Amino acid sequence: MPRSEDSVRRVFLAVDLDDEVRHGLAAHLGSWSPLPGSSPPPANWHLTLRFLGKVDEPTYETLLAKLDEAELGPSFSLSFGGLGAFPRAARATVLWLGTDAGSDALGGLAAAIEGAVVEAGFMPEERPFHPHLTLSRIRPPQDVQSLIESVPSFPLRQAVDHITVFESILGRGPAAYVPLEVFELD
Ligand code: 3AM
Repeated sequence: MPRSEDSVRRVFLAVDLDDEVRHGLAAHLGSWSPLPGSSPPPANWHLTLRFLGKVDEPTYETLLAKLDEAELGPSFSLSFGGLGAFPRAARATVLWLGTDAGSDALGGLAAAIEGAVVEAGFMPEERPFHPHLTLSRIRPPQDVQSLIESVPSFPLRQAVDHITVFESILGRGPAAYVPLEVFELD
């Protein structure tokens, strides 16, 4: 018998990074490290497409079925841009790496996923999709304007040919993100 907590997972859907991009980005940011705030380890870097939160087993199975049926569209290449911040650079709580070419395709992918997620019974996401790769979380907020201006665009591209369903396991220290399932694009 599974323990009751085994049947509820904290889940999100994301574009994972190739090792080349992950290591390249770590090297690219090297001169600016440590970044302000608390940075996830490079192994945790990803582009979130949809955060789902706690999902019970039957809903999880429905979600997988809906993602399997979904038209996720063609694979594409994603380029990155410079750094940015939420909610704004002068009072940043999240420092992120932005995307450039391929952002529209990534938005289309997020929209296709949203359709499957809603069909699986989740409430629609109310916030607009803003592609970003979180580099650090900053508490209390800091002014990161000069940092953002000093880091050049990251030149590598990420091939987006699948999405990954991750389980987020919270505990002491950084969250553990465990890939559970992969859905291929065309
Ligand atoms: O891609 P990032 O790192 O911005 O912030 C969390 C992370 O996104 C986000 O889901 C991703 C994997 O944990 N997240 C966590 N809790 C959330 C919530 N309650 C959330 N997004 C929306 N609502």
